[in-house]
Amino acid sequence: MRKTGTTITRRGFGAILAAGLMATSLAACGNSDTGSEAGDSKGDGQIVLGFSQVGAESGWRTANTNSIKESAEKAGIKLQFDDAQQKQENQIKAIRNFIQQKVDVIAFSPVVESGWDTVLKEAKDAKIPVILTDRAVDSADKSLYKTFIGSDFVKEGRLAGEWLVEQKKAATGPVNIVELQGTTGSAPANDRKKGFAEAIAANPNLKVVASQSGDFTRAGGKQVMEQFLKANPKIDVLFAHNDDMGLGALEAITAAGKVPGKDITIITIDAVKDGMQALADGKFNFIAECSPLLGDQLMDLVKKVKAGEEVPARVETQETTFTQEQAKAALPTRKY
Ligand code: GYE
Repeated sequence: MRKTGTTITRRGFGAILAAGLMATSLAACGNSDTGSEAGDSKGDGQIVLGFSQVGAESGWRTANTNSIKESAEKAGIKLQFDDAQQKQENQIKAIRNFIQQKVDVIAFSPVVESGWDTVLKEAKDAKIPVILTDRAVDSADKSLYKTFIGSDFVKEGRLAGEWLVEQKKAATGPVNIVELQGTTGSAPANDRKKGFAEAIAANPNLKVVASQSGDFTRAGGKQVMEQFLKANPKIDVLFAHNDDMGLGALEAITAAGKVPGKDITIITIDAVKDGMQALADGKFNFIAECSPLLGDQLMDLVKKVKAGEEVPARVETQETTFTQEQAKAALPTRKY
C-alpha cells in the first residue's frame, strides 16, 4: 500500500453497511430527498452537510450512498442529499443551492474532473468548506477544497494490469484486450485506463485493440461489448473499469456463444457483491477492489472542517485484490 505523510488509510468500517443494506430503498431516491431544512444549524446546533452524489449508476454507487446516509445519521449530521443523475450541470445546480441555503459544509463526488473552478470559487467566497469524496477534480487551485477522500484509481488499474502480465507471461503471440471505460472524463476512467496501460506495457504481446466508454452501467457494458464482439473476431481479455459493466458484458459474451472466464479472461474493478459472485462462479477472473464505504470517514472530516481543524489534504482508501479462490472465501462476509 502506498503511504504518504498526509495519508490516512482505512479499514473496518464494514459494520455501517449492515444497516446500509437494509436501506436500499433510501438509495433508490431521486433528487434532494432528505426533507430536512438546511441553514438551521444555528438553531439546533446540528451540522448541515450538502452532499451531491454522482447518480445511481452502479452497485458501488448504491453502497456508497447507503454508507453516507447511515454515517450521517449516526454522526448526528443533517444531510441534504442530491442525486445528479450522472450530469455535471445538475451537480453545479445542487452546489449553488447548498450555497444559497448556507449549509455548513459541502461534499460531492464530481462526475467528471474538469470544469469546477467557478462553482468552487463561489463556495469559497461564501466561506463554505468543500470536501471532495470518491472522485477528484483537476483544479490547479487546491485552496478551492479542504481535502479529498477516495481511492487511488491509477493503482487499481495498475493492479489489474500487473495480474494480467503475470497470467500471460508465457504467451508467444498477441493477446487482444478490449477495454470498457467508465464515464468519459471521470477520474476513475482516466486513472484506471492510465494505470492499466502502464502495467501492460511490460509485455508487448498485450494489446488493447478496442477501448470505449460504457458509462459505468450494466446496460452500457452490454451494448459496447456487443459492438466489440462484432468488430473483433479474436478477443482474449476484457478489462472493465467496474463490475457492473463487466456484468453487462457477460450477457453479450454468452449470447455470442463464448464462455466468460474461459474463452475471454475478465478483469474488473470494485468487488461489489454481484461482481464477487461472478468471480466466485468462474465468470470473472480477477477484481481490484475499490471500497465505497466512505461515510464514517467523511463525517469525521465534516466535523473537523466545521470546527476549523486542520485535515490532511488527501485521505486514501485502503484496498486489496481478489482471485476466484479469494472471492469464494470472502463472499460470505462481504458487506457490499
Ligand atoms: O468504481 C464505479 C462507479 O467513482 C469509484 O464509480 C467510483 C466509480 C466506481 O460508478 O462503479
